[in-house]
Amino acid sequence: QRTKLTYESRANLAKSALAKRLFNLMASKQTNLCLAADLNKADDILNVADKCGPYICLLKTHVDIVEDFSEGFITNLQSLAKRHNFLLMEDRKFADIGNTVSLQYAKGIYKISSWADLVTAHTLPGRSILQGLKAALGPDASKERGVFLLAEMSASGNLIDDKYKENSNKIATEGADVDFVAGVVCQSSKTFAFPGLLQLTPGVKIDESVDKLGQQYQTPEHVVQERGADIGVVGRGILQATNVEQAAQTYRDRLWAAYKDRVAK
Ligand code: 6AU
Repeated sequence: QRTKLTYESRANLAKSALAKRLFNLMASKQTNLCLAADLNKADDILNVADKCGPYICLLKTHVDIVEDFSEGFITNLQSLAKRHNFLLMEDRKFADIGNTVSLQYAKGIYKISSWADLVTAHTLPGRSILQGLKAALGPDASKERGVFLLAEMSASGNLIDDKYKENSNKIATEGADVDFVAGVVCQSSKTFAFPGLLQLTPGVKIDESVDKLGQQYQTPEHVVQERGADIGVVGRGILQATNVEQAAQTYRDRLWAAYKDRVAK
């Protein structure tokens, strides 16, 4: 069972170089926390990245909500990622035909493929989503990049059914492009079994169960032990805390303890 294995041992099973890197980073830094840095000002993102950097394995952005985006922002974010040893994920949720996602990934203002170690993508268009994203990269660059495929969502009333999950799982685990898939964004360990992929699970908050716009939350212990999350994504649980750094530490401690418990049992 995938959830019983340690991150170190799963690193050796990963087909994606990025998944391997992330598993090893999590094991050595002892963190399975991803910060969703959903803020609108570049300096605010850099500030939380610096404060929370020591506690996270991944910093997740929605770069299209940044009001004062610049190349300098990316350079600064990359140096924080290097200093604190975390990876960058742009949560772009690509969902178009191959040719369009290829352009969206590499071109425009954000040039996502030039800086984001990882991106998210919907499986809705089928396998061509992976081919399209890969096409934007040079021949060797796909080894330094990875994709998390969405197979489930945390929003109440979302339209994803069991058939869609099953087919998403196939895209993530079968075919020529699986070396590009680092993991799956989902809410349950039942969604996929392959231990070389990472389960990224958003909707984590300690003291609330919903927001006003359909988001559904679970505790760190619940997502790791009952739902099989390998990485817990926390946004507002940290960003809206009075002490952001302390909140990041608390979420890290609880998510990591839950993982240690899970593999020990
Ligand atoms: O902790 P929150 O609710 O403030 O933030 C959750 C973050 C947001 C969402 O865009 C993202 O997680 N998310 C995703 C991802 C990561 O792809 C999928 C999903 O089903 N639900 C969800 O909230 O940045």
